[in-house]
Amino acid sequence: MTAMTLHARGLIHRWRNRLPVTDATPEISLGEGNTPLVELRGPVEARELGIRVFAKYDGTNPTGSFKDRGMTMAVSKALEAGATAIACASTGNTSASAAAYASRAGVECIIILPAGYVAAGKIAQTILMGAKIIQIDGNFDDALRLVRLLCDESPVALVNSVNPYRIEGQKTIAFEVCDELGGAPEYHAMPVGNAGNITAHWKGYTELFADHTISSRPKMIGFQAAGSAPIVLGYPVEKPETIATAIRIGNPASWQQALAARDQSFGVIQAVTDDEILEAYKFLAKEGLFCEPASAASFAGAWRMIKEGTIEPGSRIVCTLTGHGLKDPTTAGKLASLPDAIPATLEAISRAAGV
Ligand code: AN7
Repeated sequence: MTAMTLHARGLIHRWRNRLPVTDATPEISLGEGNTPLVELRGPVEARELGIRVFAKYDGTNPTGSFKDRGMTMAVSKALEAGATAIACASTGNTSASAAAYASRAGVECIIILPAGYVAAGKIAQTILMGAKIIQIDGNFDDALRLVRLLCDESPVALVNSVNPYRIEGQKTIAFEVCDELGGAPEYHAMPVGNAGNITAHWKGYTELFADHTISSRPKMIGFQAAGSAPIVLGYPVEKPETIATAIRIGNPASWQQALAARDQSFGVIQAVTDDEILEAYKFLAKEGLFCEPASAASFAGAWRMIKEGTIEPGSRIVCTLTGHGLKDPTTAGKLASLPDAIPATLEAISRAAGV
């Protein structure tokens, strides 16, 4: 079945020859991918060592997160296979992305959310884009277990990152980074939740390495929130907790693939505390990059490794900023306070401005 393809140039268009698509695959796109790679001014500890730190700002994707990279592929392939409905469990970003691409494709979208733990922006998006939302008294791990059962028993296509097409789409982040840097960086840092994205990053680099497009691969350095760090601990976390709700995941589906990416790349997967995440979040904002707390885990971990002296001088580190800061206005609001209003006069504003 070939669906009508509406114009939008996204990552399937750009990387068609590196993706499992054919002429029969409809391109369900919102113009995702091709996100900014921004070199940071700091931190000072990196500058002193000649370490260059880059942010891959994937929060600029159409729904505000990296999930769009995987969703354009997953929904296009689901439509190609004749699906009329898709479903996912989500900590919020997958749901917003699934809802958007389902709307674009004209298929139904069913979302299972952990009640009380999804950031406000993500819920608003998902509702307005027309998805059917089911909230459960349980966490993401419960939601994922249940939606897998639901999809096993029905013709609904599962679009969580256990869907291999999600990984295929998300691997394109490595293509973009290498294209722009003219080769691979020495390190690539990312937050780790369900562990699909670290898997995808590594797959992308590995494919480029295999066909000699790049001559080396980066070390994958992944970071979990300390209260939700099953891979670091080596066992599932029953009651995961963190301010970074996007990665509040206690039993990642791609656990083994994450270990493989870590070990094959000679990388690490470590925990960062909520305090470190928030410090990184504020630091990035002052670099002009507003990301959500989970995204700041990548930079938080990289920054700590730089301070510890474990990153070689002269290295380039890319930190994936997975989601936009506007996704979670509640956390942002708690850290920022607005001054009281003053009279609307030049005198008053001059005094307030200090000029
Ligand atoms: C901003 O939306 O799991 O390790 O259901 O939203 O590939 O899971 C989100 C995950 C990092 C972790 N940063 O990526 C979901 C969901 C942000 C995220 C991750 C997520 P994975």
